[in-house]
Amino acid sequence: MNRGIVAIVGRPNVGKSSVFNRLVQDNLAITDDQSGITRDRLYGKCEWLDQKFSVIDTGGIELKDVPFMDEIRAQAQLAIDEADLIIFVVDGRVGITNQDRDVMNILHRSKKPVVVAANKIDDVKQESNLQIEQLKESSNQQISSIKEETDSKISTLMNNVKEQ
Ligand SMILES: Nc1nc2c(ncn2[C@@H]2O[C@H](COP(=O)(O)OP(=O)(O)OP(=O)(O)O)[C@@H](O)[C@H]2O)c(=O)[nH]1
Ligand SMILES: [Mg+2]
Repeated sequence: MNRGIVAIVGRPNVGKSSVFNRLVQDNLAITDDQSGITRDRLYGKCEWLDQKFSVIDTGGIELKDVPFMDEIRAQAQLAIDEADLIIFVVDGRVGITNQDRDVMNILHRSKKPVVVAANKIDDVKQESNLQIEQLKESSNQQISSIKEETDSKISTLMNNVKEQ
């Protein structure tokens, strides 16, 4: 994929904005312990080796009927529609939740290529290997385990993005 648009999507608080900041090499996006921090789409530019991407950070998708959720979901859907590829961020420590499956169903409907990024794995032992392997089998998607600021993991992720 060259000069494409990459949208970063997932349920709330999994670290989408942290991944976005890492890719654009700037603290453009606000990150916080609380859920629901990102609401609108946020655009940035990422240069990885010889390739340039536009990257879109999105708000965390929840299907629950809670205030602002319709708007956040609509914003994320616009980013999904616009993107050539989706980075689907999950929390690698907790594995795949029902909310992750809801988001994955939305991504399946988009028929766009998806690269799954298992974030927050600061220590390899934290990885919920079993569930993430199951996701891989059920979706045939590529998995990259990443921790923010770990270059080798980000490299693996971006190589998966480039291969699409
Ligand atoms: N330990 C650890 N914490 C992380 C990692 N990545 C992000 N975090 C923390 O997780 C919290 C949520 O990160 P965000 O990047 O704001 O998550 P988000 O998915 O953008 O959240 P919303 O916009 O609210 O949906 C913050 O406190 C981050 O510092 C990681 O790799 N390891
Ligand atoms: Mg965010």
